[in-house]
Amino acid sequence: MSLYVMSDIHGCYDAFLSMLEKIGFSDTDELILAGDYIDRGPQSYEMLQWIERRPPNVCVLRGNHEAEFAAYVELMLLLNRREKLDTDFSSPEDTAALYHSVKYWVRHRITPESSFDVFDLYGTIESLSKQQKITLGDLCRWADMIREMPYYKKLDVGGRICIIVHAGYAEWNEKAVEDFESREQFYLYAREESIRSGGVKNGTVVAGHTPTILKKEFSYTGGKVFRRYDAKKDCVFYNIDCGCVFRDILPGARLACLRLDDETIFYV
Ligand SMILES: [Mn+2]
Repeated sequence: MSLYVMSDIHGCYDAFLSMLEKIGFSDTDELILAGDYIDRGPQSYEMLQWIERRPPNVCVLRGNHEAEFAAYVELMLLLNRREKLDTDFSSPEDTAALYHSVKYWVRHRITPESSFDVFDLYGTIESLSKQQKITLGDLCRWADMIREMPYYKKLDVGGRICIIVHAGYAEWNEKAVEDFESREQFYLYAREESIRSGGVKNGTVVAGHTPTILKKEFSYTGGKVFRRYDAKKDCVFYNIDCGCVFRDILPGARLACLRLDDETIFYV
């Protein structure tokens, strides 16, 4: 039995299936997915459905794209109530109409101030509504599923502590919070801070979030898994987001999978 980690699939469902095949993923293995299943790529719907029906040996963590999806659904529900729209939760037409009203209100900021930074930035909910005819009931079910996703998972791998998280993990201290509102924000959004102020003593942190194919980023490697060892903390930091969703536009971009048992890396 082996323990695998993948991250940042971003609607690349076919690549995800190819990877499961490549690693020969079976019932006796375990898989941890470190968030960002949706947005940017073409198959967010397939990913949501797969996650919903996932086998029990798969653990799904929350990414910032899932958190933003759930926040948008919450805003839809709030405005549905506020405007007394009486949306039928099982009607795709009603759901599309509500979506368009919310989009209009968001654009004109006729929403509560706390929701000013809530957008369906990649048009995922819009395209689910248009192409898959999903309903508000579907959206609520997925938002509930997202709210159940933990922010990180802590494991013991060969006697060392191992944290899997979407973006960064910090053992809490003031320096780590500096630029973040909360520790949850750090888990979801940290980039170079995940090395600078994050990490874990005598252990390993495995994260994604910052594609290693983007030249301007701290973890640029040309699309390979990024690994750095911090001797002071005795901490290994992995960034396994190799920019799968950019495969058609950036040579070298790919999906990575890390086998934790022996730190073997697979690519598709
Ligand atoms: Mn992310």
